[in-house]
Amino acid sequence: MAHRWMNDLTTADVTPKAAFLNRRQLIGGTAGLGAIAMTGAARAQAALEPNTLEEITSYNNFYEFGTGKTDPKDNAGAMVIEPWTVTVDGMVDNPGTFSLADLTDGLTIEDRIYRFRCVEAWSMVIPWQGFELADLLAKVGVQDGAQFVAFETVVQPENMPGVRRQVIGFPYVEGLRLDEAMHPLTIMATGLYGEPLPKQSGAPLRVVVPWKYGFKSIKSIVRISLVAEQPPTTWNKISAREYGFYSNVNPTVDHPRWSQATERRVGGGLFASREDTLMFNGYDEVASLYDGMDLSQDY
Ligand SMILES: Nc1nc2c(c(=O)[nH]1)N[C@H]1C(S)=C(S)[C@@H](COP(=O)(O)O)O[C@H]1N2
Ligand SMILES: [Mo]
Repeated sequence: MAHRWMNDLTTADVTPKAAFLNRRQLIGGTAGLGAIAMTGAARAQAALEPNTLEEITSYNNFYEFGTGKTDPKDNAGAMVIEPWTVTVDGMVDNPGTFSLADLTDGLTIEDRIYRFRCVEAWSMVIPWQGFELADLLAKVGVQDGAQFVAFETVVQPENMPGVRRQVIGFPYVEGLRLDEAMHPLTIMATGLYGEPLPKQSGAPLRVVVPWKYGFKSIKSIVRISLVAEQPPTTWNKISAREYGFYSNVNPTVDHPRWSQATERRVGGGLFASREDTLMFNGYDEVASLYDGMDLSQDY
C-alpha cells in the first residue's frame, strides 16, 4: 500500500519555521491554480504540510487544564516545569529520579513530522523534536520480564483547574506494550517547530505514538515504569468499551458513538472535505506488531 506521506523524515527534510510559513503562504496563494495540475506526489507533500504553530497550540486536549479545546492554551501557563524530574522505576537496571538534563543526556534529538489523529476524529500534522523512547529504555536498561511501559502525568492541583474540579481521575496514566514502546516511530517529544514544547502541548516531555489515537500520547510525564502486566490507562478506566488499551487508528472499527472512517483536518478551512482515515494512521510499518491479533477485539 502506498504511503500518502512520509513518516521517517530526518533533520535534513525539515525546514526552519520561517521557511514553513513562507511555504504555506506560497501554497495558499497558488492553491486555486495549482490544485488542478497537482500530481500524486505533490498531493502527498501537501498532505504532510504541517499545521501552523498557532493551530497546534490553540486547539488541545489536556484535561488537567479543563475540557475545552482552548482551556489548555488559556490555563497551562501556570504549570511549573522548572525544575522537572522524571522517576524511572520498576523492572530497570538503573532506576532513579532524574533531572530532565540527566534523563536526556546522550540521547539524539531528531525532527519528526508526524500525522496526529485524535479519537474525536480531528487530525493535524505536527513537526516535533524528540528522541526515540527505545534509546531511553536502552539507557535505563530494561530487565527480563518487563512487558509494558507505564507513564504518568504531573499533578499540580494549585495550577490545574481541571484537576481541582476532578473532571476525570488524575494523575493521567497511559501505557504501551514494550514492543510498541521500542518501535522507532515512538518518540518522547521535547520540542515543536524547533522550540521547547509549549506547556499546552505537554512540556517538558511527552510521548508521541503516531499510529495510535491521540490520547495514548500522554503529556508532561513525571514517571516511567517498566512493568510485567498491562497497566491501567485513563480513558480505558473511564469507558473500556469506547477506549481500548491498544487504540490503534483504525478506520474499520468505529467508536460506539461515531464513525472513525474519516477525519477533519484542523485548519483545513470551512469548505475542506473530510479526509479518509488510514489504518495505523498511514504508518503501515507497525502492522507486524499486531500479527495474529483481532484488532476489532483488541481495539
Ligand atoms: N496528561 C494528559 N495527556 C493527554 C491528554 C490529557 O488530557 N492529559 N489528552 C490526550 C488527548 S485526548 C489528545 S488528542 C492529545 C492531544 O495532544 P495535543 O493537544 O498536543 O494535540 O493529548 C493526549 N495526552
Ligand atoms: Mo484525543
